[in-house]
Amino acid sequence: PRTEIAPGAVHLPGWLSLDLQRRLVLACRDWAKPPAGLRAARLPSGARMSVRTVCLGWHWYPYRYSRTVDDGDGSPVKPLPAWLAELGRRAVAEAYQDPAAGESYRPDVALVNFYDADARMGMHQDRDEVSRAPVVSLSLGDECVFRFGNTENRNRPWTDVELGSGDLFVFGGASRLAYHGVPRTRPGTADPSIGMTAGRLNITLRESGMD
Ligand code: MD5
Ligand code: FE
Repeated sequence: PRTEIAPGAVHLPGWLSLDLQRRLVLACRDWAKPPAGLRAARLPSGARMSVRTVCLGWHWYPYRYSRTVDDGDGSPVKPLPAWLAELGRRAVAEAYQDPAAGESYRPDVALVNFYDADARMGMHQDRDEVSRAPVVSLSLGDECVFRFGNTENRNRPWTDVELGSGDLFVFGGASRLAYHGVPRTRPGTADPSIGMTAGRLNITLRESGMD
């Protein structure tokens, strides 16, 4: 199944096989380890994000990219594996049903978000990338409510979409700069067979447009 919820915003539920989900969960656990491991970013307001993030390729922190963990242990950011970039190309090709769109996609950043039962992500735009290439989002573990908004402001109109483990979402074109957030997860809904008994993981692939 394939649903285009807005121009350029394509949802493919259950896109990842259980086997690939298992492998991604193991990889995320590994990336989460120090140095340059998982951390909760601190916003300019002083508030700590409830979502914890580990970055690959480039380190993101509010609201910049760098090659080192400038708001943490200062270590060089972990590399983005070639196999993960390749998975991103396949995701774009299948979401847009356009092999050429897949071939030209060259993600150089992954942000891996860890949500515990209480974690949320407020409505925001992803504008820290110079490139306007699509963002590829892969969900693992607990289901969540994903709120897809408009490009004007963080308020209504928005559409709430349930995201489950293995779902692929690609945000490109007119949807690349839409406001979006995760108002809640659904604790206890993860399938333990992928190796997660609690929480939600989201892997996003992006082109930074830097270098
Ligand atoms: C998540 N992560 O589920 C989401 C998935 C983030 C973030 O929002 O910034 O780490 S990515 C959702 C996304 C990305 C780019 C554009 C749009 C949605 N969009 O236009 O809706 O942890
Ligand atoms: Fe975002």
